[in-house]
Amino acid sequence: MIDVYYWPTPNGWKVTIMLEECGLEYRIIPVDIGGGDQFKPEFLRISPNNRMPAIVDHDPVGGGGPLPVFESGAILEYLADKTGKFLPKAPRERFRVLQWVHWQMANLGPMMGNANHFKNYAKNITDDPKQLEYGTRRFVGEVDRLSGVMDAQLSVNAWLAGADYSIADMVTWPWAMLAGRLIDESVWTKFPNLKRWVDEVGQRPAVERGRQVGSDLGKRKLTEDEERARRELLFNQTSDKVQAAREEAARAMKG
Ligand SMILES: N[C@@H](CCC(=O)N[C@@H](CS)C(=O)NCC(=O)O)C(=O)O
Repeated sequence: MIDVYYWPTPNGWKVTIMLEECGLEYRIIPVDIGGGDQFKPEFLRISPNNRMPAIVDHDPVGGGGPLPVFESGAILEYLADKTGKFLPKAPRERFRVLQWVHWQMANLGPMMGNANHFKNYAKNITDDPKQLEYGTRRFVGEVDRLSGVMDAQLSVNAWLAGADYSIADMVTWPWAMLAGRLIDESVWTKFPNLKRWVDEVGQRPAVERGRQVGSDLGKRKLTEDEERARRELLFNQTSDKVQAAREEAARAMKG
């Protein structure tokens, strides 16, 4: 059994999509990131960066006690090695996939996260139009550039890392399919190869199932005060607020 520390966001969907694709059994443990679950010491022991997703495999590769893994890219690589699926073993083919996994983790995910922040959340935090405008231009511009990178790659390859569907597609799709919302819908005519791939990945039954996991979580209507408290928690993080819990978690997990 694999415990999945999860909230229904693009980074969370990557893991549920992979678990569904592999037909692995799993149990969802909700991490309400607006309510502060990510700062609880028991979660920091699994995920020291106070971000979900994370997993604990109770029957880990290589034996031994329960194995925690954080960072969605590492989680998908781990699950691929566990099952022998969606990541080739031969070095040339393996790194063809892994370079795109790392590309997503270092580029598309963070840039789309920041574009989303400036487009949708920052207006509740600052009313200085200059700050909003610069941040939006910078990160939406990066999302446009990265969409072009994917489009070129997909103009000559069926899937992101080549001829086979892989964990590179699974880590990238949950963000890429939001490009229309973050730029505007013209993105799909500008990047037709990206559109073709977004549609094809989205039609896979395991992807549909993974995307639906926990869709009811966080649906409760919040009061204005609750909204404000959640924003403060998510967008005003400093290291000193949580340092003691972090250090305690690091001591407990010392490898
Ligand atoms: N690089 C990380 C990013 C994870 C991440 O940013 N998770 C967000 C939700 S999508 C989170 O847990 N946020 C909690 C917070 O900001 O405190 C991964 O892919 O696993």
